[in-house]
Amino acid sequence: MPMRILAPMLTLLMIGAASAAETTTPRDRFVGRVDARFATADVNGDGYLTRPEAQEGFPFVSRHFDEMDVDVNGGVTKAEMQHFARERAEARRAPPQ
Ligand SMILES: [Ca+2]
Ligand SMILES: [Ca+2]
Repeated sequence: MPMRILAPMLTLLMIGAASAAETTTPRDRFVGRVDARFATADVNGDGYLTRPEAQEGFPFVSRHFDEMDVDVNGGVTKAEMQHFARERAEARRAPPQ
């Protein structure tokens, strides 16, 4: 087999092996980082980020606090964050006409 065909094939094989060994997707890693960040920022561990907790440990939540806190109870849960992230992703996919 000519080398110019073999070399790309070997590269593909190596990429295949590397991604097979990698069990987490980029999305998993992103979710993991957000989880870790949330846990660190949630100083009292009650599952809510209050405004001061967000300001201190999770600036992104702090910036969007009022949008995320849909039930307006003064704390942002991970579910509220996920809801916010989903809405933003959907808005990007289908921009308003
Ligand atoms: Ca808290
Ligand atoms: Ca809330």
